Amino acid sequence: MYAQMIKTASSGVKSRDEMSDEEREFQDKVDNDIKIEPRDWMPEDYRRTLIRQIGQHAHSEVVGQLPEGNWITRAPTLERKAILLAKVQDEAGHGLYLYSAAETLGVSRDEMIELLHEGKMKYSSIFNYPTLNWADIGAVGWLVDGAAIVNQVALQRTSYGPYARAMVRICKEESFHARQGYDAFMKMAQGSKEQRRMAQDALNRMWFPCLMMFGPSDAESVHGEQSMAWKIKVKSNDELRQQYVDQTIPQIDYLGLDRPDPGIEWNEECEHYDFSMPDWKEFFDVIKGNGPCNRDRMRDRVAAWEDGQWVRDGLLAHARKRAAQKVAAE
Ligand code: FAQ
Repeated sequence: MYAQMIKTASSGVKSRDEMSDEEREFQDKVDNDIKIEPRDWMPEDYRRTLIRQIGQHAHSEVVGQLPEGNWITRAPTLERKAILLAKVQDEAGHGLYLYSAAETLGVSRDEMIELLHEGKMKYSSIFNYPTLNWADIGAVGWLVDGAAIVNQVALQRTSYGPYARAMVRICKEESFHARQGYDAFMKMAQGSKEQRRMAQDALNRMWFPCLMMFGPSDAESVHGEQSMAWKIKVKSNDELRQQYVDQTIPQIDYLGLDRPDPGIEWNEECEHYDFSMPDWKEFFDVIKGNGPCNRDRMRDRVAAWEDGQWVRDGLLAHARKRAAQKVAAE
């Protein structure tokens, strides 16, 4: 359905006949699942959409370290601490792969970070919610990484080569993250009465914010149709959300916890679960900067960036000295 269409930010959907020769050639490659590489010709809006999405994705990985990093010193056992430490480090690595992928499109990491700090680039809404106790940390691994994986598995087939390849590696690590989260959460769900209560409470609080991770409904999605036409996105927001719900409800049932939404019901006809949509007003408030933790997250990121200036200066000075020594030796 999308193969014949191309949409630009200003003029809406372009038919194949309206495309320039370059655009047609580009679209043919996309339609034939030939990856677009950094030196290939690409429409300017394709490049900009990728920078926006990959940049936002990279920022999410980095800001996403904060709610979990907060619990490293309070992990209940040495084993849980080691696992959490490794996971949080992985998220930093994911940010780096993604910043590198975005840099191939002609934007620098420093520029993207500046835009994030100025509030001009987004990161995932989910990280503006607090992690109040240890059950929340299990829930982040299970439910948040679980949602991230559903999206990222699809993105392994995205049309831009460097982004698709970053996704392959990230997905492997994310699977470990989700498994450790489910394992930690299961211990809580099968623990004492109080631990079980904490697990249920974490599930109830995180469920709808996790559904928001897939973005607004397809009808409200601004970039969805164009991104699908360019195969930047290979599944729509609503398709991915449904896939997530279908995979997660049996996991909730297995834990013996109450489902977090009375609207959840198996629909025989569609062979999917029916469920309630999140409060979209809350979602739009959060992405505008008014969620429970937006200000804290940005304050902590900016402070970390400023505190790390001496490290960046030192590395740069070292690299310059090595380069000068190499030139002198030649
Ligand atoms: N949060 O037109 P659409 C992770 C914005 S990684 C904030 O539908 P699009 C790993 C959107 O930017 C999680 N903003 O947008 C981890 C747009 O605003 P703009 C991150 C959102 O791009 C786990 C506007 O709403 N994953 O968790 C959100 O076509 C644990 C209209 O929306 C990715 O980024 C949101 N949830 O579809 C780390 C995956 N949703 O830019 C640590 C890649 C929408 O015009 C611990 N991204 N917006 O001002 C995507 O797949 C897409 O960008 C979507 C949104 C699906 C998120």
